[in-house]
This record gives sequence, C-alpha cells and structure tokens, in this order.
Amino acid sequence: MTALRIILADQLSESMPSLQGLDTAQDTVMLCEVMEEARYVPHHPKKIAFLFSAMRHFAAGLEASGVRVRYIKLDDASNTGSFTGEVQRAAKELKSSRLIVTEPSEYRVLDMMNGWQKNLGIPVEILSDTRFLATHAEFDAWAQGKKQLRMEFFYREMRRKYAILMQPDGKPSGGEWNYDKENRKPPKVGMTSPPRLSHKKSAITKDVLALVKDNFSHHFGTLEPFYYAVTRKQALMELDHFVTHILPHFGDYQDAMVAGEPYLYHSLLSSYLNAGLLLPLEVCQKAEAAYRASKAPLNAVEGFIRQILGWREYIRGIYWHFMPEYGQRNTLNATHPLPDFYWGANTHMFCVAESVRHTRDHAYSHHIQRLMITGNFALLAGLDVKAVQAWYLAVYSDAYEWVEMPNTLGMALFGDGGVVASKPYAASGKYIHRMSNYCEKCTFNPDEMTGETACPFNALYWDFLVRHEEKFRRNQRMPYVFSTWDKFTPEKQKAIRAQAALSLQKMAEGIL
Ligand code: FAD
Ligand code: DLZ
Ligand code: SF4
Repeated sequence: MTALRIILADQLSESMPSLQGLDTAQDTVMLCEVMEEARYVPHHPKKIAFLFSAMRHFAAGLEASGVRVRYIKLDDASNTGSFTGEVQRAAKELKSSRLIVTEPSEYRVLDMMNGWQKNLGIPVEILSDTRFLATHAEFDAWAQGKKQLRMEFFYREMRRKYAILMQPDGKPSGGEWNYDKENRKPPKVGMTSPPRLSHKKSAITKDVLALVKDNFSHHFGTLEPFYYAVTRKQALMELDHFVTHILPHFGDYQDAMVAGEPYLYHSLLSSYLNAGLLLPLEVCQKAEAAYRASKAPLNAVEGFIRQILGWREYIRGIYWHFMPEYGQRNTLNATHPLPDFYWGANTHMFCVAESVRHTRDHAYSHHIQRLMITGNFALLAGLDVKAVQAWYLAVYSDAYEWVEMPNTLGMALFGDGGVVASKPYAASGKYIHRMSNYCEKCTFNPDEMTGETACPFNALYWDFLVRHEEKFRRNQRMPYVFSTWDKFTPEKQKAIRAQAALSLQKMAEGIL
C-alpha cells in the first residue's frame, strides 16, 4: 500500500497525524507551493516568503530523517498551480494506492478535499488535527443549548481540561480565573518595544525571497528586510525570548499603542503557532512554568494563556461550529467599498495610517490596532464585510480563514449578529487618544466632534449607533450610550450626523 501523505503550509509539525505510521520504504510526503493559494487573496509578500521558506525547511528536515519527499516548487515547470491538480498528478505518477491528509484549517480547502474523496479513485483518509486543544465535538457539546457562547466560560473548561494554572484544590491559581482588571494600561510616555530577534537568512530563504520578489512584488507589503523564524528551532528561540524577556510585562500594556512601535509587549508567536512550528500546549506550559518559577507575574501569564487556550481555541470552535453559513453573514448590512488607504494610500487619520504602515512593513499589527483602529474604522464606516475580511486575510502573516473570519466578521465588525461579541467594539477618538500617542501626531483633534479638524471617529461613532439604533438601544451592555445621545440637542445631533456624512463622502473621494 503506497500512501501519498499531504502536508499543507500550516501543518508544519512533526506530530501531524498524517505523518504518523509512515512507511519510509513505500510512502511519499508531498508539500506543494501553488499559485492558486498564493493569489486567491493577494497575500503579503512576507507571508508568502515565510510560508514557502518554512515549508522548504520542513521538507528538508523530513528528507534528512529518511522520508521520501515530493516537494513542488512554485516555478517547477509541471506545477499545475492548485492543490487538486498537484494531488491528482502525484497520485498518478507515484501510483499511490491511498491518500492521507490531516483535516485542513479552512472550510474552503476541506471542500476541495471532499472532492478528492469523490474523484481521485483511491481512498482518501482525512484525519483530525490533534494540535488544537478542543476537538470539534467538544466545542459543539459545549455550545449545545447555550444562548450565548461566551469565551470566558469555554476558557475555564479548557483550564480544567489541561490543568493549566490550577491549584490542587481545583480552584484557579491565585483564586481568580481572569486578571484582566490588572491589565490594559495606557502607554507610558517614551515607551519603546524591547529588542526582538532577527533570524539570519539561510540559502533556502534567499532562494524563496528571490522567487517571491519575481512573482508577488505587486502585492501590498514590503518583502525585505526579512527576519522571520522559518524553522521549528528558530520558532522555539522566539518562544524562549518572549517568555524570558517580554512575558512579565505582557498584560500591563496589552491594549497600548505607540507610534513607531509595532510590537510593544506582544509575543509575535501567532504566525509560528498557526503554521505549526510551535504547538499551543507547549506555549501555554512554558508560560505557566515561568509563573511557577516566579519569573513572570500571574496577571501577565494568565492574560497570555487566555489568548491561546481561550481565545484561539474558542475562535476555531466558532468557525467550524457555524461554517459555511457563518461566512455569508452581514448583520449590519455593511457595504461601503474598502477605501484605498487600507492599501497604503494617504489618509490624514494618523492612527489608521500608522496601523497600515506597520501592516505593510511587518505583515503584522497587534490585536488592538487590528480591532480598535482598522477594525473599528471599518465598523463605524460600514465597510463591506467581505472586502474587509479579504484584506485581513491577505495582509497578516498569521491569517487563515479559520482565525481571521470570526475575529473580523464577528469581533471587529459585529457582522455575525453578536455570536463572538455581545456588543460592538465601537469606539470614538477618545478611546484611541487614551490608549495611544497617535493623536498627538494627527492633524485631527480627538476632542472635537464637528468642524474641519474634528476627529472623524467621533461623529462616525454616534452615526453608527444611531444608524443601528433598533439593534443596540436595548442592548444590556450599552446602558448609558443612548441616554447620552438623547441628551444632545436636536441641532447637535443633526450636526454630528452631517459631520459623519461628510467624512464618509471624503472617504469615498479619497481625501479623508
Ligand atoms: P499576542 O498578543 O502575543 O497573543 C498571544 C497569542 O494569542 C497569539 O499569538 C495568538 O495565537 C493568540 N490570540 C490572541 N488573540 C487571539 C484571537 N482573538 N484569536 C485567535 N488567537 C488569538 N489572529 C490570527 O492568528 N490570525 C488572524 O488572521 C487574525 N486576524 C484578526 C483580525 C482581527 C480583525 C482581529 C481583531 C484579530 C485578529 N487576530 C488574528 C487575533 C490577534 O489579533 C492576533 O492573534 C495577534 O495580534 C497576533 O499577534 P501576537 O502573536 O503578538 O499575539
Ligand atoms: C496561505 C498559503 C499560501 C500563500 N500558499 C500556500 C501554498 O503554496 N501551499 C500550501 O500548502 N498552502 C499555502 N497557503 C495556505 C493555504 O492557503 C491554506 O490556508 C491552508 O491550506 C489551510 O487550509
Ligand atoms: Fe485617529 Fe482621531 Fe486620534 Fe487622529 S485624532 S489619531 S483620527 S483617533
């Protein structure tokens, strides 16, 4: 029985179920770089380079351990350009008698695989992805019958299941499940990011950079300098660096934003976790060990572990629980075209321009920039949910639909009707002013509501709430919002709405 075993770009873990029980005398493992995947949204060149280089290093590691590998490069003459084409070609050329894959992380690719099951003419085994910490069945059982799927309660189940940050008496470490109230301070004046690792480029990476430059230079984003980890060894160095030097301050400044500082105290581990170079459980355990050795405080460690054991697993659960219908939702009927400033065109809004600059240069921006700057603007302005999702999917090196979609459609855009967020993450310039130093550098004034120099977020915030009044007026979590609006005089209300309309018009004309 000659098995063809497929490894996708985000399955670069030795523990992949599709690599278990491998017969080195008969089986072949295939990885393929395909144009269809690189272009279905215009992925950031750094993201493509990261994935291709990591795939090539992973394949070299398998080969070195005696595994027969079929590695298809993007520019191989006979590359058909798609997963399906490459699987068909390989199965035929290798005379494979069965195909073994691990379930893909995206619904779109699972759909393709289901097609292989029908059309390939050999048995196709699709195995569960054991790297995630909650199975689909566990999430579905947890969600069953619940009116609201709150991450916090799911997270507690996961803490219990994996005995992470738990006391012997069954209570959470320190007595509380969540230390968020000690986190999320505004930035201190003059705050800078701690130094980060920059990995030396191997010959493999240099080849990939040349390939990406030749094929994808027209995509949004700068390719070089390229400093990403591309091997498990390097990703483990990133983990170690984070836990030793940065984790102790993780919680405190989790929501802070500073001009010229894309990283602050964030881990930068999402790309490595999502591609499989790091495993979520080992990351949580390493963070917990730092707490147990008194090397990092509980608020920081709990806050960090909650992101991975809680949010990351919850988001994946939501995606698979509600797909494919979830992807069609647009509860707030948001349809405005995505303005060019998301792709780097000029805007006077410093906060947006700075977040887009970080994205362009690093294929990264941190959670609060994604949620409260680019996401918040898209929410308030009513930007088309599909266009916004395609943007997030393209521009971040950690983006795959399973994690991008619930975060964008659900958390940032409230487009799923309140599954992920119980109220919209809508905020005026006041929030951005409090949590960043962006407004100091902006031509707009966060304290002004109307007029030439008024911060566009202010009027857009009210306009958004009033546009969707019937959905939000009775929301229990927004008790004072509408009573504030109601206290404004009719003239003030009219002026605010006119200011918002002017901002939307300027946005459409490319002059906001
Ligand atoms: P840290 O702040 O250091 O957090 C630690 C880890 O927790 C991350 O590496 C990540 O694995 C996990 N995590 C934290 N928050 C989330 C979350 N909400 N969902 C899932 N995992 C989380 N994350 C992605 O991995 N891919 C995406 O495509 C993606 N798209 C997003 C789109 C929007 C609109 C928003 C608001 C968030 C999105 N996120 C996405 C979640 C989060 O912003 C990123 O995981 C985080 O910024 C990655 O940087 P980091 O590794 O420095 O994270
Ligand atoms: C994102 C991406 C890119 C750019 N290129 C490839 C590729 O050439 N080969 C591959 O196996 N996967 C790639 N991916 C990831 C896929 O688009 C998809 O996200 C994963 O297969 C998960 O379903
Ligand atoms: Fe952003 Fe408004 Fe502050 Fe300018 S004033 S940086 S637009 S929040």
